[in-house]
Amino acid sequence: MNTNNMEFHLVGSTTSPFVRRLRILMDFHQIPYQFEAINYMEAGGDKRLRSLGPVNKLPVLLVGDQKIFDSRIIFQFIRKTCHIENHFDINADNDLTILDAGLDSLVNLFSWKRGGVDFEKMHPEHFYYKRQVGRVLEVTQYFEERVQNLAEWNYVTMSLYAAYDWAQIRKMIELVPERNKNLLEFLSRHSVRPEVVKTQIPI
Ligand SMILES: N[C@@H](CCC(=O)N[C@@H](CS)C(=O)NCC(=O)O)C(=O)O
Repeated sequence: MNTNNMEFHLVGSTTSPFVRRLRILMDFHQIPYQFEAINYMEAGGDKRLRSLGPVNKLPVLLVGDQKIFDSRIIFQFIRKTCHIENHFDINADNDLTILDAGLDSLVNLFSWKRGGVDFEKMHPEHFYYKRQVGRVLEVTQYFEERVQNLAEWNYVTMSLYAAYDWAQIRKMIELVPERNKNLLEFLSRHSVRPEVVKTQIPI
């Protein structure tokens, strides 16, 4: 791979939580990058994304002539090349896996909804819907307890912030003080960080 000049070019969108976590990471560590925001729901954005490879998902990182797919692999690449997050251990990896399982379910339900299929209203007993919602509830409960131990501002907490901020803005989840006190406190505490403010989802 030719990453000689090591200029990072991030192809993403201003709304995707998978993209935002990487923007927060790079802004926080003052890693320079170009940001190309596309909308894959529009013809031009769809064409651009498909031109990058068969996965057709955001984000994609371009470094020299190398394309890197998937936020997690992009994170690993940035972490290695920019020497950050040295104490990222197996528990952090598990947290990311758990978070992404819930987020994938939410993003899929969001896509269905935007395409006119509101499972909650139309098929509340559907096997697929119940699996996704069940997972989201379990994952949210897991982080409600876990977040107390996540004091550091690192890739896991950045990803957690981006996921739940997106889910609330898109009305895919409603966090309430009776059940989600710790998560709400976590979101409020980090909402003032410059890299969080800079990457706010435009409403
Ligand atoms: N595992 C991927 C998930 C990325 C993902 O789901 N991105 C969404 C945007 S939030 C996407 O591009 N969806 C397009 C589609 O599903 O067609 C990652 O971590 O990068």
